[in-house]
Amino acid sequence: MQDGVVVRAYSGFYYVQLAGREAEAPVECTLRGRFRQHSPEEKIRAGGRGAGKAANSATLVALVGDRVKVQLADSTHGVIEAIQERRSELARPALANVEQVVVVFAVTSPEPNLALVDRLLAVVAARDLQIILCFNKIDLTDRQASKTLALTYEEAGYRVILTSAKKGANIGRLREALQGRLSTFAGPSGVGKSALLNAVCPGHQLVTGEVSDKIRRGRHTTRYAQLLPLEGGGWVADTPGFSQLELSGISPGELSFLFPEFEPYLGECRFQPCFHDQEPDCAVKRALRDGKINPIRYEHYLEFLKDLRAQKPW
Ligand SMILES: Nc1nc2c(ncn2[C@@H]2O[C@H](COP(=O)(O)OP(=O)(O)O)[C@@H](O)[C@H]2O)c(=O)[nH]1
Ligand SMILES: [Mg+2]
Ligand SMILES: [Zn+2]
Repeated sequence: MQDGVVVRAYSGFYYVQLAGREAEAPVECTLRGRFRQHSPEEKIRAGGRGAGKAANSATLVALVGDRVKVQLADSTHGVIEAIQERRSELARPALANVEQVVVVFAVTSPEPNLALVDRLLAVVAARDLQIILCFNKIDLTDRQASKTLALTYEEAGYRVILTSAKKGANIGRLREALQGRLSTFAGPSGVGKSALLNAVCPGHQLVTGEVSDKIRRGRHTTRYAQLLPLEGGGWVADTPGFSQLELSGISPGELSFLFPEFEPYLGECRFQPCFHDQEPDCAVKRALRDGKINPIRYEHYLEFLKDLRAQKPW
């Protein structure tokens, strides 16, 4: 048996990159019959055979990103015999084992919606994924404006990279941050996610621009993802983007833990739990008054809190 990673899935076939054979093309695989069964007793049997969490999930299929064991039939074909337990699972497009999300916005064109930036950062943190915040298109604005934006988020505790996919600025830093992990890009359309992916993985020229994304969606009704290998190890998922990441599944009490700059103060509020809005003797609000927390970030925190409280049940 060979270890590998599913890098593409297409109409019942799974393309597996075998470990130690990175220079070769992925092997075309089918799934061992038992994974495809949908009857309850088959589900139990598949789980009982130690196939792990994956075999118990509703669909019983392999996902792009899955770590699998393959029985080779010949040098280019095989059968997936086992799927390893998933570390994470994202939907639409389905992607297993993502460890890190590159949250991408443009410094301008389109102007970054900072409420959306903060929302996306919270959502990614809620899923316990590592975050890189990337502000792209720095070639379109003056240096100082980009630096100010980066500083706001660095002070809040994020790892920020200012890039220009067009001019190739800081692509090396981004590539370094992707090393050895399975990462995916998230952010609104038009900010340069595809352009950054092209810059990071040359030789995998992908289409950029809104039109091409639409064509892709039209051609493949089920939006798909594929993994691109990084030189020196690691994977980047090429997806049509996770614009669908919503606040769902986050409770109002959890929200303050998703703002890293609040963290030092959370234990010091008089009331526990404290939502850091109306309560007296709130350490977060004290830090805000002392200039240790960015007022815009705090404003966005309050907006989310309001949304989460309106969104029942949690
Ligand atoms: N000036 C400039 N334009 C960029 C940059 N990165 C991407 N673009 C352009 O922005 C548009 C959207 O890029 P794309 O990669 O398709 O964005 P996506 O929707 O996030 O995947 C395209 O016209 C790109 O050529 C950049 O760093 N600077
Ligand atoms: Mg794109
Ligand atoms: Zn408080």
